[in-house]
Amino acid sequence: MATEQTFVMIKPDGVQRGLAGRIISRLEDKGLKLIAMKFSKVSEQQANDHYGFLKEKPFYASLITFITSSPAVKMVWEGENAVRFVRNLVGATNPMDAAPGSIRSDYAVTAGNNIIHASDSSETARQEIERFFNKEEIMEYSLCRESWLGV
Ligand code: DAT
Ligand code: MG
Repeated sequence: MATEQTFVMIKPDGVQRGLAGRIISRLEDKGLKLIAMKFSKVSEQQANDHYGFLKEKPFYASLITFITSSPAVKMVWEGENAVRFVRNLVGATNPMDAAPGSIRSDYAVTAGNNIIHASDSSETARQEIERFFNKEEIMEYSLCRESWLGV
């Protein structure tokens, strides 16, 4: 097992639909530790950096418009194998393929409005955390429940 940090964002649709609290609860329930959080709009620059690898896709322009359209909840979560655990909780990109019980399966219908982002590897997580947070915004603290997770 390895302690990892992962970048998670409740996208504008998740916020607008009033799902932020429920999504955060799921990550807390899993035993993950919240170490940074902010509520703000994604800038054009951040959006292009974040999704630049999709530039050639026909949906790119609408993806950038969507992600910058309204505030998002940006977070960093920490825990053992946090990247994979969170990706599993989030589910596949297209909610139609997302495992039952995952966030995208439970709350979303289309890939374009799939509510939540989560880093896909620890290297991506490192880049994404740096994109959205300053070092001093990442909190170091202990949680009393940590010893009860068996990790
Ligand atoms: P994920 O968010 O599961 O990591 P990704 O990195 O491949 O998926 O794509 C980033 C986002 O781009 C995704 O969350 C929503 C959008 N997207 C991907 N494929 C799409 C498609 N076929 N139609 C519309 N939007 C899509
Ligand atoms: Mg991705």
